[in-house]
Amino acid sequence: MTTDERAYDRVRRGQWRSGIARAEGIDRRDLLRLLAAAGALTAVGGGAAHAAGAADDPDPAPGIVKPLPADQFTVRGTNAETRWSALRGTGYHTPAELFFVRNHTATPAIDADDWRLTLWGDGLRGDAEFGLDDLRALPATERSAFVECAGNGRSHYTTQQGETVSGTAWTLGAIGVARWRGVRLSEVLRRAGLRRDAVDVMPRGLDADFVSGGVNLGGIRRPLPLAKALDDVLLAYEMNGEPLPPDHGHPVRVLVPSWAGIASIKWVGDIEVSRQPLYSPWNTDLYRLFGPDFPPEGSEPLTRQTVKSAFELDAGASFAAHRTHRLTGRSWSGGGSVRRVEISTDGGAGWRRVRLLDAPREGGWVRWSAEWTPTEPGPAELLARATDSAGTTQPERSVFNEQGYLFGAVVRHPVTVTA
Ligand SMILES: Nc1nc2c(c(=O)[nH]1)N[C@H]1C(S)=C(S)[C@@H](COP(=O)(O)O)O[C@H]1N2
Ligand SMILES: [Mo]
Repeated sequence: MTTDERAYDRVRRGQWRSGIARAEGIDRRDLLRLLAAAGALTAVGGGAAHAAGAADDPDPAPGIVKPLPADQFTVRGTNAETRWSALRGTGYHTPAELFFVRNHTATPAIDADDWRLTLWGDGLRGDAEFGLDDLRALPATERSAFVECAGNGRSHYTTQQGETVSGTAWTLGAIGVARWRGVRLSEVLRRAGLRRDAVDVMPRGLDADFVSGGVNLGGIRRPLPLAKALDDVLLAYEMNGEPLPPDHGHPVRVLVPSWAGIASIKWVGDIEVSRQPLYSPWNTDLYRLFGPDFPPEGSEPLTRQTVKSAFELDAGASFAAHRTHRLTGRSWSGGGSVRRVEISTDGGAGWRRVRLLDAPREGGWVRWSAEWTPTEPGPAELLARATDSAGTTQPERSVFNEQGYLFGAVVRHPVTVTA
């Protein structure tokens, strides 16, 4: 069995070129066109908006059910970004009401009593079906994990590096950490009759088809190598001790720890298990790196997220000079647990280590705090940089890619010091 997406993808790509692998619903020409159309993603509204948001929302996102108060969220098209200032004091786990929402189209209304999960494909001995009660009757597992969009931080390619990228212009709020409870995907696959020669597993959401640049890409779906599916992937039915809320995948979502958020398919309705490598637009033209530093067909499909840090502050926050302020923030990595965080309060000239408030945890984040007594009134920049257990430290620049994925450079956070 092949265990990592990088090595595996060469096999998959070769098979795809020679017509062995399947790319259901997309032909070669469409794949090429999709690449060109990727630039249109931000402009695409997608699916039908239904009654969403509270009546008093100043700017509700079409298709999101929960309220999106302006002091907690920034609405970006069909998506809602969590404001970092709203996370200050919220504890380790992000409350569901504050958790960012990334919807390709719109949150569907699904009745948990009618919901069924179908497992199918030639990687199984036969089809299998599970209802929510069936999943709840299986051994449950709980774990803390972040879900982070691969495009989190994307706007900094432009604001810090002067580069033009396509996609939702997130700052750093397309991440949240929750306590997820569910059943291991491995358990469900085993009960469904997994064949020894299965290689790929492709969950698909029950939300509307995604239409991009005039091309219907079908249901949101993305293959996972079987090795990852059998490792730490959950079919989650609870978030922070409550049934999953509508916007986060009710009644069941896939949870793929440490990987790009797109792997964690919400509102999962079926899972194909295959003896051949599988393709979807979400592992071919989307969620790979394209650009001068990458091969023409793009990098291997994205898996683990980068190292990042954020202050629990709005951009432009102000601080009184000659007073001592407590700066707080969080750092995280898809490549291991965060071991060290340093901050700079003088635009990057001097650095000091800050106190970590949580034990390092793989797939989660650490909170940190530091004191700061500014002296000079005027504009200032706060910087934070983390190092993870793999030894990776946030760099000064991120490598450009056209769709602006995996920003990981140190972010320069502008503030004002008042007299
Ligand atoms: N069915 C479905 N699953 C999906 C998506 C979607 O639009 N539809 N968006 C994906 C993306 S790109 C991300 S970043 C995460 C966001 O999860 P959240 O909305 O619960 O924060 O869900 C993923 N799963
Ligand atoms: Mo995402």
